[in-house]
Amino acid sequence: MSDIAAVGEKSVFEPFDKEAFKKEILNNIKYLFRKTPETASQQEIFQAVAYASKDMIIDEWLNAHKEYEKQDAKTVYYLSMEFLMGRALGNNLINLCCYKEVAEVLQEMGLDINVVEDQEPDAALGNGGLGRLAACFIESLSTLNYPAYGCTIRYKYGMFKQQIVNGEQVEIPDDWLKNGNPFEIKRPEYSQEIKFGGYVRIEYNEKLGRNVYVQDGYQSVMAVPYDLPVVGYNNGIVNSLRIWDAEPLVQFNLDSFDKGDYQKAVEQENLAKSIVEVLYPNDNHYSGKELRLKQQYFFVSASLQQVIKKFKATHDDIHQLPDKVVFQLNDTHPTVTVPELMRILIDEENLEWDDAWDITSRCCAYTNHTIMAEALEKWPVDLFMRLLPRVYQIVEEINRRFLIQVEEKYPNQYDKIRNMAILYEGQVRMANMAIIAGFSVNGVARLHTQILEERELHDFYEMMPEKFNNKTNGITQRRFLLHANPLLAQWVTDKLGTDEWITNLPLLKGLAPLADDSRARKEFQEIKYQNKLRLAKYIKEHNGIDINPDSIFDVQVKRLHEYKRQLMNIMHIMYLYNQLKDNPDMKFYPTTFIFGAKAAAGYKTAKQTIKLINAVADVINNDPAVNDKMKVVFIENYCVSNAEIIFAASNVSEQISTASKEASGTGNMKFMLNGAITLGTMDGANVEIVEEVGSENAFIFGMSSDEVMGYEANGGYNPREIYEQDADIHRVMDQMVDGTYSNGDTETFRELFNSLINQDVYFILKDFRSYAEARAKINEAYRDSKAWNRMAILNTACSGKFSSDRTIEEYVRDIWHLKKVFVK
Ligand code: T68
Repeated sequence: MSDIAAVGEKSVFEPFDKEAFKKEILNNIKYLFRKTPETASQQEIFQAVAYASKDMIIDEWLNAHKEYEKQDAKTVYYLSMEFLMGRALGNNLINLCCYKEVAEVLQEMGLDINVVEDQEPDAALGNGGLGRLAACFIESLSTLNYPAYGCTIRYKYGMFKQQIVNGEQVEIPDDWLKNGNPFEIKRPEYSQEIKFGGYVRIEYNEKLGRNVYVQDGYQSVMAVPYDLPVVGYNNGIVNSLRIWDAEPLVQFNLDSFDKGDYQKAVEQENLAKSIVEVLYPNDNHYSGKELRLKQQYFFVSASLQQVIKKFKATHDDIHQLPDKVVFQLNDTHPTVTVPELMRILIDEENLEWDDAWDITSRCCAYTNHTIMAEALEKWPVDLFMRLLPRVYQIVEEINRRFLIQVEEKYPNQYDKIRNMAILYEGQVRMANMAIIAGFSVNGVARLHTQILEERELHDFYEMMPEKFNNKTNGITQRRFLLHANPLLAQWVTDKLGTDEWITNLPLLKGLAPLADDSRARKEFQEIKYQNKLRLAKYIKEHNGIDINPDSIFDVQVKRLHEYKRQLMNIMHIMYLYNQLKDNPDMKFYPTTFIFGAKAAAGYKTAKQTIKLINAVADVINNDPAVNDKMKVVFIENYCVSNAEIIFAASNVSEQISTASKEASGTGNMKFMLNGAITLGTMDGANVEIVEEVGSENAFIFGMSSDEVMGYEANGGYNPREIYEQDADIHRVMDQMVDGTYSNGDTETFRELFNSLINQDVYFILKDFRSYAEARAKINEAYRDSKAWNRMAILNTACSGKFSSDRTIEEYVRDIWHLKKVFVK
């Protein structure tokens, strides 16, 4: 089977002209680089192909926006500090329906499309799940014909690249723009001034006949947008991801020296540079840094100012704004949208408070992505006030008015105020502001939303139940099946007799009967095997480790966080290793344990866990006594582009978070789509995965979220008891501090040991036995290849619900109320 067969049936639009495309590539090589295909570097060839494909996009991009304007269509602005887009070239070609043809053109030129794609740096403007979700959403919005903008920051440095040196993570800056970005277009005409600091002056305005608020003594920067195309699948729709760069207002020139503006110019230059310098690399963690708040206000204010100007260019009455515009706040990070919109409406559009509030609250909706306490954004009032003096006044007024309502509804119930106030104990609580101001609050999986309603946000739910709703996350099958797994994609198309699943994922259900067809199972198994070879090759090239493609590929790839329990996984591997050493003849199906994870640079425990995984890998992989049975691989620099290779090759999907902690998870869905079996807890969207595929086709273990929250309410449990009573656990724990995995040093992993024995906040010891049992069952189940492949096919067949197309249709139906726009 050809690697490229599955993708790129002819477009319903213009037929693809191979000769013209080839000519354009050659021209690009010549005119951009003054080279020939023989002398051009791989990077230059990638650029030439990327520019040629951008030319195909431009007309559709223009057309779609012309049609939006003609229809005066309502538009969603998805405001997010993160869009983890990954590479663009392959997916743009797929969605333009010319991937296959371009691959052929390149082949004729002696080039391999995979190699060309590999030259593109990932656009890593995100940490993990939250950022990747935004990327899937914006792609689905285009594919489903909805007018949308993604708005974020053009970080100079995206998510750091990870190297493992002596078993430890080293962060390398991600200079993703160093060769330029062929897909972006600078739009200086839409630049906006953003003001920080200074003070607020009240001034009587004769014309208005009232006082107005004026910010003075501020520092400012110019926000300058670049647009990236987001191509819909085969529908002629191209939306924009608008990424804001910062530039100084005052340029260094001789004039400014003369005017004595030198100091100001330097300050502006520094401010502009610092704001967009780097993405904060924290996942599920609030850092409280002033620069982060600057980033938030910077891209929010720029986006809002632009939206209002655009609206006013074709509308007279600002009261109509909610009919044309909706802002979706991706977590609390862009919540300053609320007071900034109020500021614009009151100070610049001269509306009264009540009018402005009505408009603002009908324009804003909020998505919650976590209940982890350490992720909640609470800005110190003094910092907030200093940086955003006028915005802060508005926050105070929102808070004051809200507390009056609370007092009316719940007289003398101080706990309600304590829980729901925006301003409390010297902090600005962003989630409370988003909930109070917006018209919608959604969680990202059914269980998560339920926990929000019943526990974390219960007071809000009681007071305003109509705002709450669930939107279970999803992923785009265009990237995570069609592009990532061309062999399986082709098989699915062949078996279903149609490629309509590309835009209608529930059609995969039609594969279910094939689970009982022995030939289909063999084919499915063979495809998985080919994908395992592809991953084995990647690992050999990048890690220098040989792995056995006939072994079970048991995979945990995601950000490193204690609640995700990579530590439990590696401890179980230590336990298995002990067992295999003690009983060399033990029944055990060979397994390759694969990890991939970045740790936030300042997250000590996470970094130690990475070190432990690599230390255990080092010992096990160099022990010939077990090497035909097990290997452990830590894949360096887990990112969107290698994720695509990893999901396609996996047999077992490790989704083992402490129940109640993972809001949804989306990796779980990508594994399922690619036919991996879930080994997981009843957490996040795992619950719905099991509901779709049946509990007999997944391996579920561990405490329920109710049990976990029950223990938490009583101050936890006593892990030392387990340590004392369970000899296997005892041994594994001791091996962390007796030098077994640290060349005799007893302190290297001491903190991990201590955290487990003293508290074990994430119930690792408590769930260990149940995890071990589930893993033993999985190891046994893999022997029966008939039953295994049956399960695997059913997982793919039942993954239809988890398309981000479904999620987006739900957002549109319940929250955004957009209309589809079609282009000729
Ligand atoms: C993730 N959150 C959830 N946060 O953990 C995951 N946080 O369960 C869910 O599937 C996903 O969101 C999509 O809904 C994150 O990824 C962050 O990355 C983050 C970044 C900055 C600050 C706080």
